[in-house]
Amino acid sequence: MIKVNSAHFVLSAPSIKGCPVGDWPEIAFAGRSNVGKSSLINCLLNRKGLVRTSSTPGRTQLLNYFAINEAFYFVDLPGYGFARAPRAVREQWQPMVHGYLMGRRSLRALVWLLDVRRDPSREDLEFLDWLEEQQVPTIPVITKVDKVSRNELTRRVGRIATVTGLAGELFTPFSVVGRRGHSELWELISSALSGED
Ligand SMILES: Nc1nc2c(ncn2[C@@H]2O[C@H](COP(=O)(O)OP(=O)(O)OP(=O)(O)O)[C@@H](O)[C@H]2O)c(=O)[nH]1
Ligand SMILES: [Mg+2]
Repeated sequence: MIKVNSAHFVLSAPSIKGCPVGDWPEIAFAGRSNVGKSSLINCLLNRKGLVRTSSTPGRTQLLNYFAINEAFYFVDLPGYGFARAPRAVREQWQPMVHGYLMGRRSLRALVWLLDVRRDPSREDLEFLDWLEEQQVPTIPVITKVDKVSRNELTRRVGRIATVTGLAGELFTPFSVVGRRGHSELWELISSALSGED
């Protein structure tokens, strides 16, 4: 289990060219806009306002780097699927994120987030297909599970598993409320960082 001794914002990069140099391993976080990426990162780091969260989706449009323990990075990726985002912003998402995920050698895993209350969208499924095709090591997480009852959660995980074609056990249920899934997710992140399967 990793203890977070320090966590700070490093930089925001518009593309892989602006990413930090050096050889720290990194974990990226992606999912549709408003799925809870920034909240999840803050929760993992026990830092309330480190990563900006918003009720206005589509705000994060850069690759946002956070240094943890002066040893590795978390990268908050821009969300996709925000229909009301300007066209230019939507069109730049794919080259930015695909370019980053394909080209970033220090990337150890991508944490992929789905909202418990929503069926995976066409964009979610296209992204998952692409991740599988590119063999990006992916850690699937279901967010905001405090929003549903325990029975509903079982049903929703089953539904999401069916739609994505992934086994239900692969998903880590997560919530900032009560920090549910916190240690399970850190476990998966730690092994990705240390290069275990
Ligand atoms: N109830 C509940 N609400 C959550 C949880 N996680 C995030 N939220 C809320 O969901 C909204 C979006 O959260 P963000 O963390 O900003 O989502 P994001 O994926 O970073 O959004 P973008 O950066 O805009 O793509 C905010 O209003 C959060 O307070 C959770 O576990 N439970
Ligand atoms: Mg965000």
